Amino acid sequence: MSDLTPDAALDQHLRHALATLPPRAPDAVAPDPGEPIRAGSGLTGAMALALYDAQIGNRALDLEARALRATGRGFYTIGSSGHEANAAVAAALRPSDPALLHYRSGAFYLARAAQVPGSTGLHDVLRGLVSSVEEPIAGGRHKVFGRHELAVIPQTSTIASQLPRAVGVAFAIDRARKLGVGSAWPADAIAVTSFGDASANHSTAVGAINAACQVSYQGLPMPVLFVCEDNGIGISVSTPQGWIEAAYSNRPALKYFTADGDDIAACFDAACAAADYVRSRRAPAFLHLRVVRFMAHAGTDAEISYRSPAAISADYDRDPLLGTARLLVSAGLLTPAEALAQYDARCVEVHEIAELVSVEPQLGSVEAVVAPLAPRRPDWVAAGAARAALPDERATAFGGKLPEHGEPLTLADSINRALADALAAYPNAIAFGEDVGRKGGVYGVTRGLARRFGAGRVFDTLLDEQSILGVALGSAVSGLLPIPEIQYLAYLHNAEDQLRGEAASLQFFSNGQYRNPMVVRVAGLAYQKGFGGHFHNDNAVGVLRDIPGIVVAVPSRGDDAAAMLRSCLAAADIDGTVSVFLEPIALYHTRDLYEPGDGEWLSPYVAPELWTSAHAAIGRGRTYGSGRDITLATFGNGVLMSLRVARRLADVGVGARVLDLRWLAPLPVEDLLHEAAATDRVLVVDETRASGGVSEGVITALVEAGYTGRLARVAATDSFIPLGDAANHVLLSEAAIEKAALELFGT
Ligand SMILES: Cc1ncc(C[n+]2csc(CCOP(=O)(O)OP(=O)(O)O)c2C)c(N)n1
Ligand SMILES: [Mg+2]
Repeated sequence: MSDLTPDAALDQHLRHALATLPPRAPDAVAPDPGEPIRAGSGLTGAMALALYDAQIGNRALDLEARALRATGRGFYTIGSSGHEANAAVAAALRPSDPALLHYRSGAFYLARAAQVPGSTGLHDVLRGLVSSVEEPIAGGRHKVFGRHELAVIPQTSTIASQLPRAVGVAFAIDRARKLGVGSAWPADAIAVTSFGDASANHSTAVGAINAACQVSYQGLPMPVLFVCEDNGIGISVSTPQGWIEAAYSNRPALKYFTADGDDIAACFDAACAAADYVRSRRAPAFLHLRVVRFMAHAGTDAEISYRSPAAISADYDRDPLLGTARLLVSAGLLTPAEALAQYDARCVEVHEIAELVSVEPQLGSVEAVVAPLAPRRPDWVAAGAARAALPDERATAFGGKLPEHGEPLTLADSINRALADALAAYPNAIAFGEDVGRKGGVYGVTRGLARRFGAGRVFDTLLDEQSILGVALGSAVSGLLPIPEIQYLAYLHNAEDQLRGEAASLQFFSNGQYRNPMVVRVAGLAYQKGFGGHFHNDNAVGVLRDIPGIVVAVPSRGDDAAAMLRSCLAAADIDGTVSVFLEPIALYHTRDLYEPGDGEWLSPYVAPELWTSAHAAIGRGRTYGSGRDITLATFGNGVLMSLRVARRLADVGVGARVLDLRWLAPLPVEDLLHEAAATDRVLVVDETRASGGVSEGVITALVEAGYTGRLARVAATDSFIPLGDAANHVLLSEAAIEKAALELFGT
């Protein structure tokens, strides 16, 4: 092994190997670039030349990435060298087929860019490396393959996290057509997603591929092409020999294709066969490309510490650029000197572009960084929240029984009616999750909706929260308005990255060019009587409150729930907002507030004519009472407890008002400060945990705003919730609230 750097060694080997390729016999017949480059292949000479162009472009970019890093101007050195067979996948697809790419799919990106006139693939990637604001997808926020005009949706660095969305995109292509609503993709498009061999073992990938197969197994359309770029290793850990083939060649409802990455004609043929299969059958396929990884995992990775020099240099012979050049030379379409000259010229060109883009500005301020994170146009949302279906459509949706003419409703029933109104008002809305369809939800919240709106719009999913959110992510980026349901808050956690890493970050990492509007309904919080244990009474929301940009809604009563749901849907529609609509399970069927039978927690359903005045703006609370002595700032179950405590405080001459925060993100700071100033005493009543709970944010907001009155909080114990009555030891009680409130009047 020489003492050259990995990039120099690779470059040197390729140059020498190109220059010394066996030349074609001088008397051979002049080639026709329109003919197959090899008998039996669909790849023409002209196409092979174009793919070689993408492949050398990719290699030149990877070498330049190292040079930019070495001079402190570049910030990313994970390359695609050795994987350049993926250019053939782009060639087998249409540039309008939505693509969610592996971080080593650089040649795919260049090949796709070459299909779209006016594209600047080399510039795009270089701008990503130097985090230029001119970079076309993330605008300097990330180095990622993506461009709206190329239907390449940007990805995060979380390996395989794009697969659930890819499945959702595939689902949405055909579902949008079936529903007759607009879609971001042509009706016969297919989704493609690529990933590495180690990533193929990740539960996210395994779950997404399983979901695609399970959907297809039922005979439903699932046009997704999974492309595994198998270089045999994940950073330093070898994938067992033959594992990818063993794991994926025999799956039900998954057609398997494979090719060697240094044979571009074979890769193209396999990719075409796979793409044709997916497109014509609307069914999933798995394309296994056997590739090599050059220059280690990244610039910082000393491959020599875990691979032998012999193994590293043996891979050089499988260089895909060499394979393509060999084919082109043997077909008479290039001489060895021309193959080398093209590579050389591309390296020079890339370096020249790098010099230009490396002086472009990077993001220059907090405002510039966060601008696309979560745009908010509250006035438009207020107008949108009044959107209702036409009266006759509503009448049909409600089977002639309009809810505003019926009895006052519980929280669960109000949400049910508001969902029906949403499905009627937004033809692109879909509602789904475990038990959402036929059963109508574990708590009956979606009861009757599948029957009224059809299984195309309200449906059961398989039991995998990651896939449920994946369907939402993919549907949303395709133009649908998904309302997924997560059955219990505790079960959001095993799918959380789909919300945190994918949903919340898409507008940020695409500079607002892609959005995934959605309202994720989650049944949660504690106090379920007779049905217990931690997992059905999870009272932790810290994990939601710190996700930048998302809205977290917690309605405590029916009329608020309906209004807040309308706001979340309008924000999704107008601003692309991602909302979590956290429904307190224990309040679903609560009817009474003070006494059994008082019916004080039921609310009439508000008719559409009054939705403007009933608007619940995101980040605005609701105040009960006008007591001047103390504010009980709370939400969820805490609202009822606080109202009851307020009544008892009145009995002892203390005037309390109760502020239902309603929105845990963004918090209604303005309302909070107003009530605090009016009472000069604030007790934060927080049913979530003392650590990481809501009260931390509420108290911080008060302190930062300069509030100087009395202040205290009560919160649940930092514990998981035990079964049965033992739960009451750790949950917040009315007695604790009352005691803490009275203590604020002591000296
Ligand atoms: C969920 C997650 N865990 C760990 C990592 C760190 N990581 C980045 S790449 C990688 C290896 C991926 O290997 P493979 O899927 O084979 O892709 P390759 O780099 O070989 O193309 C790991 C562990 C990550 N990005 N995401
Ligand atoms: Mg790998």
